[in-house]
Amino acid sequence: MGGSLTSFQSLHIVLLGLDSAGKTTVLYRLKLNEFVNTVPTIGFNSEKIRLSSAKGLSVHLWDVGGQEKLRPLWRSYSRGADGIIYVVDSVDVERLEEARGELHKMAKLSENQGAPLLVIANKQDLPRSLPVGDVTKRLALEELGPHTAYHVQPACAIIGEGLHEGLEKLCHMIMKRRQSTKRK
Ligand SMILES: Nc1nc2c(ncn2[C@@H]2O[C@H](COP(=O)(O)OP(=O)(O)OP(=O)(O)O)[C@@H](O)[C@H]2O)c(=O)[nH]1
Ligand SMILES: [Mg+2]
Repeated sequence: MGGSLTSFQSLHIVLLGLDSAGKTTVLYRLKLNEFVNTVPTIGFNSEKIRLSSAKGLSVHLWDVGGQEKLRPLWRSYSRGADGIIYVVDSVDVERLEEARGELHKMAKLSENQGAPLLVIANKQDLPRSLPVGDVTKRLALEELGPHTAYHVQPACAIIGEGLHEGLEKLCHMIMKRRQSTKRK
């Protein structure tokens, strides 16, 4: 596959994050453009989505369960992914440290090194949600190193706010990375 994303390419993007962060809500909001009442994911969900902004480009999203016993599965779903979406619950401050640990563990895997990262600071509709700046600090994103491009997007998955914007930023980072690896 070439470095340009002009025609009929499909990007492999994985949705990860702790249980109840809102991954499945994000997935179906993007796919169906409506709110879907979810149950905890045991295993995974997968949907293909066409991007309206970039002709011929579609993304294949893999949403994997976030419960502790399911997290060992993250590795096989993220292997070879073009990009990673990491969803965090911006209200669940007590578990942000756990979220940071899981994120860094996954980003350090050799097969994921350098895969662009979109962090969705979800549930911004709730009154005590942490602002994106605080989420960025608590996840220690700058420690991921210079080879991992990332963007932190404030969002509310139940109404869909911020999701398309975030996904577009992620696709843009993926394109840039492909172009630079092609040059090398
Ligand atoms: N207030 C609010 N609630 C949300 C938002 N996004 C998701 N939720 C709720 O959070 C709960 C968990 O959402 P899920 O999408 O099932 O979470 P998940 O990350 O897929 O969880 P697992 O499948 O267990 O890993 C549900 O009750 C959602 O309706 C949001 O932006 N705001
Ligand atoms: Mg789920």
